[in-house]
Amino acid sequence: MADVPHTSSKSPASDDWLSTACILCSLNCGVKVQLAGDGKTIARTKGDDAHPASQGYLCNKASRLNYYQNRADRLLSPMRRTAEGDYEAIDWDTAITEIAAKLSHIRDTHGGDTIFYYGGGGQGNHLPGAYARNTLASVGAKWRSNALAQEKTGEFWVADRMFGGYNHGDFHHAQVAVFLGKNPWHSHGFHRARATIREIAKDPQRTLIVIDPKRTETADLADIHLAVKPARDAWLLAGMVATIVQEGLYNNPWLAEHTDGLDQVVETFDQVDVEDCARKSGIDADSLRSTARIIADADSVAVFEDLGVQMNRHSTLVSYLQRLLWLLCGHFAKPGSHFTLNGLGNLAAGREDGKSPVVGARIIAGLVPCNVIPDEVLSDHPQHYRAMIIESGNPVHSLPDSQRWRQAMRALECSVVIDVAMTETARQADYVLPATTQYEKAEATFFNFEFPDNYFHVRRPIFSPPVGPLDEAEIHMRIAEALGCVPAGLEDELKQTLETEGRTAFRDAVFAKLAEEPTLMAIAPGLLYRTLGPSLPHNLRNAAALWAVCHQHAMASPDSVRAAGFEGDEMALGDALFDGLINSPSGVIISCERWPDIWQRMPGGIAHLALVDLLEDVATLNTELPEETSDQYPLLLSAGERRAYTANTIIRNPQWRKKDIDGALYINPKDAARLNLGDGSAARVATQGGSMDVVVELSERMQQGHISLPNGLGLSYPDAEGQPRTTGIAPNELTWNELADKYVGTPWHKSVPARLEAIERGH
Ligand SMILES: Nc1nc2c(c(=O)[nH]1)N[C@H]1C(S)=C(S)[C@@H](COP(=O)(O)OP(=O)(O)OC[C@H]3O[C@@H](n4cnc5c(=O)[nH]c(N)nc54)[C@H](O)[C@@H]3O)O[C@H]1N2
Ligand SMILES: Nc1nc2c(c(=O)[nH]1)N[C@H]1C(S)=C(S)[C@@H](COP(=O)(O)OP(=O)(O)OC[C@H]3O[C@@H](n4cnc5c(=O)[nH]c(N)nc54)[C@H](O)[C@@H]3O)O[C@H]1N2
Ligand code: SF4
Ligand SMILES: [Mo]
Repeated sequence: MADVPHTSSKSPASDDWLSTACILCSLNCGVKVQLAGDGKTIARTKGDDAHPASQGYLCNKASRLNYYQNRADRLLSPMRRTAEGDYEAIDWDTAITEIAAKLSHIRDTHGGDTIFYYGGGGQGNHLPGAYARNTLASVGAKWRSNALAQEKTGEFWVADRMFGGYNHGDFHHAQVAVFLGKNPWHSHGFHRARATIREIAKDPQRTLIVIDPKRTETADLADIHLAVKPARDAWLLAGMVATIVQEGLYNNPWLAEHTDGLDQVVETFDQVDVEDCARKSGIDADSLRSTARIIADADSVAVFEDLGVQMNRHSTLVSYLQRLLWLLCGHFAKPGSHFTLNGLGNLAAGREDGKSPVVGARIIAGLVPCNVIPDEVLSDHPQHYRAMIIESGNPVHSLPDSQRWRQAMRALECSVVIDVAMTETARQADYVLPATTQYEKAEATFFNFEFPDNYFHVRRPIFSPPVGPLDEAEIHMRIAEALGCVPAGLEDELKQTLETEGRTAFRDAVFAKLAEEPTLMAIAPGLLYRTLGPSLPHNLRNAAALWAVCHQHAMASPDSVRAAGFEGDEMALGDALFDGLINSPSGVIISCERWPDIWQRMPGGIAHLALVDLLEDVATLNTELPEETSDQYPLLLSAGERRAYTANTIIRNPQWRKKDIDGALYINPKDAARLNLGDGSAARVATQGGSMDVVVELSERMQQGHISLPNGLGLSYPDAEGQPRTTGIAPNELTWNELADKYVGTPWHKSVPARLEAIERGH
């Protein structure tokens, strides 16, 4: 491999440990690093004990972060696509001028709402999403989406209708922890996951329940593993809720005080045939009922649903059923149970918000369902998307039907990708703009789901960027300027106020300008980056947009911010919070609440049990005859499993994996024998969407009829000669748009009907 960076091969230049975070999953555990003498390489990594949530914990992946920072495929210059489909380097002025001209032409001819925005944040970089506002408002863009609209929108929608906001579980204190289509051993999803699962497993007073067709590493530790048939969770959960209803195990007085809709729920589940549910789910009725009773009897229960059910049949219904299971038993708003979120920004407000312009798909949380985006491009509808700006996302690789995505990208009149690498998506774009990495600018995560004390972590840059790449904030501000949307002299005026009169006067001046000219809100993030940004210590310029977010949060939740130790009147509180973030290299507690406060945050102070459309689905489950496979496609493929060394497409160099470099297809030995396949055999996997050649690995963990491929493989990376080489297979070459949830369009990647056959190696 070219330019392979090994963390271990260089010794640290000094004993200084710098604070930052791991960016390989949503948790962003606090990390301490030592740099090598070249100032460009991470030499040593350890957990940061001062991080409020991860408290020194790291998983196996964090020691490989240098593979993200140092890479042979780093983008160093803006690139423009040529007529031949190659890319040529161009300078920034040319790139910005041409992009602005194309976008303004599309805006003036067809309307700004034909310009679509995708991405804005991956697992640890959410600030581009804030700065993109500058470009979007400047061109009048309206529609957008990101990866949440292919996994979490069903859950957001259900949670919003039941609780008025997204919820999460207190797994660290739950007496009973349930993992539903979730393998936290590899995928985490809450802090210190492996340590926490081990603690629950060891404690005789606590119970670990795993619902997964596969005997995962988490299932190995479980007290109860319900190895549900793939894609049949709706029956299992409906049977469990029906057990609670039919045996009268629900918490009547508590429900009367805190919820409405119980009668409708009881009426529906009284009619559910539990034996039929058990049969269809592949779990015997006794285990199903006894597990439901454990949940009803427990002091506290926390449930984590994830992709195994969210990317599967009946996904939105399952998000509802699992909530009914614990809400009926009162496992909400008390320690060890569930809570609604209160953090900086409101990432997960699951409101339903109209329909997409071309195909009329339901929009949740402001996000167009990912599976319809190509349809919204490849159409002659007058409002079809004609331009796309994509940043911190790789949709050609990560969204259903890569083939159709390539087609959609090439059909656009203008496409711009902002990334650190020449990704599968960048290779279809008209312009590719190089961004600084997450270790070369200030960054922050908004996935902070802690309660009753919540935290925030602003990371300081640990490297100087190379010449070429720019922060997204700068890129978006330059586009806004080229579009003529930044009033002349405004930046200098505000900078002058800050320099001569200080932050309080600056704050008053900013608020006065915004009150005077509300359209300036559109460029506020970039304006802060240019004015407040340079005054911030520790090279935190890119964190400037958080200043506004801090003010919003302090105004919305002053009591909980004060309880966290920040002081000041209404206006000063936001500044105090911002300074707290800036001055805490390992993160800081930003709000402290009490469990009963949750009710105050909920509209009407109660939860709603009855969602009528979903109850109608429950009523038809017993008459539904599930049939996911066919003679042509007899297996169910879980397309995109999390493994020890996968991290979406954040690290592209295959050498970062210590094992399973090619990402094998796992299959039960009995299925393999029937198909004449042994360990390491080559095989062809075929679906309605396409076919790919894979290497097979036999695994007793897999149920018969169920096969799995890892997520995040099939990436091209330069080999030792600098030639692009693809390792493993990209799962979405095998998936397609229509295999998706009927309410919110989340794809059913975890149960793709498939066929497998042996092939000769090198075939
Ligand atoms: N190592 C690693 N960690 C990651 C990531 C990564 O790429 N690599 N990505 C991060 C991201 S973006 C996300 S969203 C999370 C996802 O985290 P998870 O949802 O935990 O990840 P998956 O492995 O995709 O799916 C979880 C489980 O669903 C099971 N499953 C498959 N079919 C079914 C079914 O029919 N029913 C049930 N009940 N289960 C089923 C699979 O066997 C698998 O064990 O992980 C995050 N963490
Ligand atoms: N078949 C199948 N498909 C799946 C899944 C599955 O289980 N099965 N999982 C899905 C899930 S849950 C998710 S979340 C998605 C993830 O898919 P995407 O949302 O596409 O996310 P990533 O692969 O993490 O891509 C992040 C991009 O950001 C770039 N990047 C990194 N740092 C920076 C930076 O500082 N600035 C900029 N501008 N760019 C940066 C990276 O190079 C990369 O191209 O994949 C989904 N796709
Ligand atoms: S759990 Fe692992 S991958 Fe996720 S942020 Fe922490 S160290 Fe990184
Ligand atoms: Mo995800």
